[in-house]
Amino acid sequence: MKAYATKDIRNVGIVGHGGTGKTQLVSSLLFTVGATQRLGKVAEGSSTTDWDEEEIGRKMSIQTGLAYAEWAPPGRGDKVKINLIDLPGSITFINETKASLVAADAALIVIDAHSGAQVTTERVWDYCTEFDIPRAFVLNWMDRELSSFRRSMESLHDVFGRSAVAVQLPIGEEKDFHGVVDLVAMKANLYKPGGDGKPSIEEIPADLAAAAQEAHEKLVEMVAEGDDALMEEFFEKGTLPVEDLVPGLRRAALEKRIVPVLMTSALLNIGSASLLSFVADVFPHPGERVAAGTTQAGGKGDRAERKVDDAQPLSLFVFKTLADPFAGRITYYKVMSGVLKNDATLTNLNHSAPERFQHIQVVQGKQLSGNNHGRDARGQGGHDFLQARAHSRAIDHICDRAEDARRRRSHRGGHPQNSGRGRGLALFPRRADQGISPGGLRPAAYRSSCGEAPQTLSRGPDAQAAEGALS
Ligand SMILES: Nc1nc2c(ncn2[C@@H]2O[C@H](COP(=O)(O)OP(=O)(O)OP(=O)(O)O)[C@@H](O)[C@H]2O)c(=O)[nH]1
Ligand SMILES: [Mg+2]
Repeated sequence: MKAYATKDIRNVGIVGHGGTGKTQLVSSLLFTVGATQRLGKVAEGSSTTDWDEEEIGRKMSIQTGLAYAEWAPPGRGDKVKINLIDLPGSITFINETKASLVAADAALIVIDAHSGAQVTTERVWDYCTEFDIPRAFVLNWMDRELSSFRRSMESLHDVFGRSAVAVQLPIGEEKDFHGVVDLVAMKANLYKPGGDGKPSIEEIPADLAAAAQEAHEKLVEMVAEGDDALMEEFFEKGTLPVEDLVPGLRRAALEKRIVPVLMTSALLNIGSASLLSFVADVFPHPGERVAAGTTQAGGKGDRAERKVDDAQPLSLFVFKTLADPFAGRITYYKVMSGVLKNDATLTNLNHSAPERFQHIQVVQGKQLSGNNHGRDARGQGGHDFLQARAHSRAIDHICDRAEDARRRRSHRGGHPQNSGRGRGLALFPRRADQGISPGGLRPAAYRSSCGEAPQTLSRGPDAQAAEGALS
């Protein structure tokens, strides 16, 4: 796989109440970009990110699912790599959601267009605020009976205030939902239900023209508000041209003055391309974060800070580890600065110990594939998400957030809920930094294209004990 420059990477957490369609949405996005040959479905156990046997059986996400979509929005030559972090919505697994959301630079908060904002919607909103990441709402299930754009917007306004602003309008309702009006470009994007997720771009239907104009003006007003130069232009011209509206929307979203609202039917693959282009055009790249930092080991409390930049020395942030009796420790991490080379020996700040990083691979659900940089000296940079098999303990943390995640994870180990009685928490019986062992419960095949035979993870003794506790 191509090494992407930092400006062409988006790290996006997919969060929301349970059952709002997050995992289905990720599968639709992957099918739309051609990463999968057919549209994976949660209901059929064929989604990309719910690949664990438990997840397939329960038809719900239990832990972090990683995938990536390579997408070039119209009018942009180069592709952008969108790393998708599919996170559980069930309150039982919400600690997992929070611990991995830390690695995202922006979030899509998925809403059921029939129910509006729900309990977990507020919870994940608070996490986004805590981690200071921009966000957008996705009204999903738009094809559902009694789904309503108007009621969903009212619900979002009631709970989150007026910053929720539609950047799209639905075309057709409930079973007839078949596209969106793009309120930035002022065009209709028409989709074929169950199709390839790519729209035909047409003029706005006459019956929607007035509503679209009104919603467009509202959007323009909200974008201009809080930006003096745009406000001046707005007063002068009475509107903003698209070339100013897009960067204006981007700035407003990054400053969290606006939370854009988009809409989809994940199951029918409607709205997918529009959503991907929005993420590429509006969401920030990792380099737009000011700095990454951590408190140095050794108890002195000195803070080490680094710019999120390729030219800086290498630093990584591990946001999840899996352990498997056969495949060894699998480490999900984010490159925060510098360029990582395969077989690099790094220093684990928390343990002041050297770590050898081997078998750097990219993650697509349960598929692990070698990146082009393989074992040669050419490294992978760009603040990307990758996984590696490290022989020793998981490398630790370089920024405050990681430090925070570590503390949260170690809490989990000692929490009474982890005694094995909880439905799913028994899946995480050990401290993360000792190697969480959901791998023990994962019989799924990790395929490696790094020159090794595909591997099947099998159940370890921990898994059997945990399963005993579950039943
Ligand atoms: N009709 C319809 N069904 C949908 C849509 N999106 C998801 N579903 C169905 O809703 C169910 C739940 O979808 P998931 O993608 O697992 O929901 P989730 O938000 O990932 O759920 P958790 O992982 O438990 O938080 C599945 O059966 C999907 O097929 C949609 O837009 N329309
Ligand atoms: Mg899910």
